[in-house]
Amino acid sequence: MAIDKKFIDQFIKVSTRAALASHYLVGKKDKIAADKAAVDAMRYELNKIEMNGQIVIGEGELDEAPMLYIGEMVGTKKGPDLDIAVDPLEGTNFAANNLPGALSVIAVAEKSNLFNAPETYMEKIATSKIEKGVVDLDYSVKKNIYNLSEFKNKSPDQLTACVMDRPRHKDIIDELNSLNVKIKLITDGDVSGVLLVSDKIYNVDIFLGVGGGPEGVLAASALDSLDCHFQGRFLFNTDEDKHRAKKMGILDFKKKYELNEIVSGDSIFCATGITTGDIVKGINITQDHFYSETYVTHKSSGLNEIKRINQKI
Ligand code: VTB
Repeated sequence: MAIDKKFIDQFIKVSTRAALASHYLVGKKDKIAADKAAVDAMRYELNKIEMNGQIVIGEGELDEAPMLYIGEMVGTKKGPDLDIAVDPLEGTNFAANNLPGALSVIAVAEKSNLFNAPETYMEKIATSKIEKGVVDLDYSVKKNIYNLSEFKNKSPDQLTACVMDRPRHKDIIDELNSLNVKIKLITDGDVSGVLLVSDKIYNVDIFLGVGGGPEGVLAASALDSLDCHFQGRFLFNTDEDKHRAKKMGILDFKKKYELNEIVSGDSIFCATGITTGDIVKGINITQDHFYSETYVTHKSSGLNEIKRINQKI
């Protein structure tokens, strides 16, 4: 069963209103306030939609997040059963410091088709569509780069890899440097970083490294509609991580997840810019109007576009 097209605009409104609410706090050096504004607006909009929605990825578990917590039911409770993943403010540092790339993100799938991701790190790899076995999370950086270089018929120095700037990525970055691969180093925001592999216009051939698990699932939802390659492995470093994972039904802590084990069936993905970034422009307010851009995909209808809205506030 597909998710009805009528929901596309409704979910665009959800991320747009969250982005707008958060926009007022851009540059105020207050990550918590900017996040809270996005969360409140997102929840308010979600509850207007005729659906039986359940948050599978949100602000955390009930004990740590009063709103949009994992398991929370949203919507009018009439309508289809949907799984919902949200990151109302992806890139809290970006918003707090008025830097490029803050987004409000939501992904929706049919019930039980979206991975219920624990709040841990995830090792990720993403490329545009490749043949099976060209790039794999289990290969070394060198093997992946050589294989991709052959597959794309580009020498390694013509390839660009997107990596988050973190000390934990020193080995990956050193290896990429020794192979002469160009690096796009991002400071935060790996939902957007992963999405950059989806279109030639962004000039990123591969995404590598460890980021948030929930962010991995969100990015994977868009990549699934875009027919790209993604694999992820959750990292359970502490006993508490393992305990939470077990509660969510994860038994194999080292499992490598293929894209369709993370998201399957139909899906809608919306990412609205709060501050201007690589993919979408941020909110712009003039008098009583606002302008917004939302990157949206809908798998079953093949939709993949930037929706621009110019509306009264
Ligand atoms: C990423 C990124 C986020 O957290 O997943 C990252 O997408 C992972 O955590 O924007 P660390 O910062 O601990 O590396 C963010 O940077 C912030 O939520």
